[in-house]
Amino acid sequence: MSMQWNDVDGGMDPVSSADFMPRQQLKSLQMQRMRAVVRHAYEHVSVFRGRMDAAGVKPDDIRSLDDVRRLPFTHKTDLRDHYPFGLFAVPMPEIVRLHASSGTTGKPIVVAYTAEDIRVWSEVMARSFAACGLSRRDVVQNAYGYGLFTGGLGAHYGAEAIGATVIPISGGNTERQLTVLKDFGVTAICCTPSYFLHLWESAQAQGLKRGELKLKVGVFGAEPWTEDMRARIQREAGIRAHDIYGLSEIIGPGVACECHCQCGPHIFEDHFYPEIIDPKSGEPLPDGAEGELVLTTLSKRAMPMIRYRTHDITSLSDDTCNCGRSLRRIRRIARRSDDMLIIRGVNLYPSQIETALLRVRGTAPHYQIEIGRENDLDTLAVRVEIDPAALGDQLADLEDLRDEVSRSIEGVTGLRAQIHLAEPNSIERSQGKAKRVIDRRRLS
Ligand code: DLL
Repeated sequence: MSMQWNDVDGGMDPVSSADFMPRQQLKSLQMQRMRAVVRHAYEHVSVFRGRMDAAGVKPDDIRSLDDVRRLPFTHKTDLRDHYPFGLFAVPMPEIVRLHASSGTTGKPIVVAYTAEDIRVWSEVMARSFAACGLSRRDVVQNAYGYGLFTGGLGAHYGAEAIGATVIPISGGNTERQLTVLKDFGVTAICCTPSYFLHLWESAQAQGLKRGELKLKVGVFGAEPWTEDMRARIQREAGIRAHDIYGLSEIIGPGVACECHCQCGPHIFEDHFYPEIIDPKSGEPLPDGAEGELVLTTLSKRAMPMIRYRTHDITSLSDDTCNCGRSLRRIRRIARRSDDMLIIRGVNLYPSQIETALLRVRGTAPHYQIEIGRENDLDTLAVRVEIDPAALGDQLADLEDLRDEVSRSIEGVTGLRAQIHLAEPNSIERSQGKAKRVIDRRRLS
């Protein structure tokens, strides 16, 4: 789907008709692309062919979108098992770019793009930025990491495609980030929400005032963050914070992005076919039900993905959005099916700790969860930085704060945690995805 350009107050803003396509038309486009991608994968990737043959399903059997459920799932382990190039569906000369994602264990996974895949990626990123209200009049500081990580180059091409001025600063070097933010008249920033928080605190420590900046929009993703975190960022930095979602295996950033209504990222369904399944049984779930997001790429050539299990837990919503986009939305992804910790038999997701902490005045949202084992029992400790500005200087205040944090965590999670109040800036900052959990049970 090509981009069209709308003349808006003298500038040209990109609008894609696919964002507003009637559902019926969208479904027939999906069907047409689904058939093509399934055939392409079957004919060119032995793993897909083998799986489909074993399941007794051929490309011609996919006659309706419901038939997609007959196709076998693809897992992250498939990418690891066929490292580095085993899932590529085109010959190497057609591949113009490789990216890789480190993951948590062992070898990285490698993903590939043809020139047309890069065009599609730029298009969905351009549509993401347009949905956030950005245009050629914006100056975009791109602080996602450039390199093998998809964040940097993905956002870069999309911001260029809308005609914005891009500053390819990459992650890290906070001092320089702040200089650029101020001196280059930056209006939009792209980075992980945790890194933005760090930048903002550093800006305040330097006495930088909101009025000195032109910043109005943040395009934040690559890690889970909560609605409370958004509220805090928007309140303190006076910007609109948008949620952008994506994963390397599917394309990188730009699988889904929020519009100005900020009510969950719209999935670019003309390129990515979403399903929600029960993570245990693999059975499909209806719109509105919470489960694991499964994605099929509808136009990827170099490395198509058929029913890829993302492990990201969300739900799909087809409620009409005020922006008029017909694309369905996913609910903010706060957790993954594989980041659930079991502490003394109780299920715990790291995002629950964030929710609990943000409810307490006097703490900063920089935290780490430490899990250990003593005498065969799990231990849970939460290290959280204090926010001196919100506290008095009495020792008793710290005791009260510790109790309040403990109660808040118990209220949200049902677990008692040992609370360590830490000095401001003492928890290591990440330039990219924050490391929230240290599980010493797995280390030993
Ligand atoms: O993180 C791609 C990306 C870059 C997305 C920049 C957004 C912005 P991976 O490194 O492969 O790719 O990690 C993908 O990160 O399966 C989710 O678990 C998590 N994730 C990504 N975006 C969000 C988000 C990039 N907005 C994995 N909210 C995904 C929650 C997110 N989790």
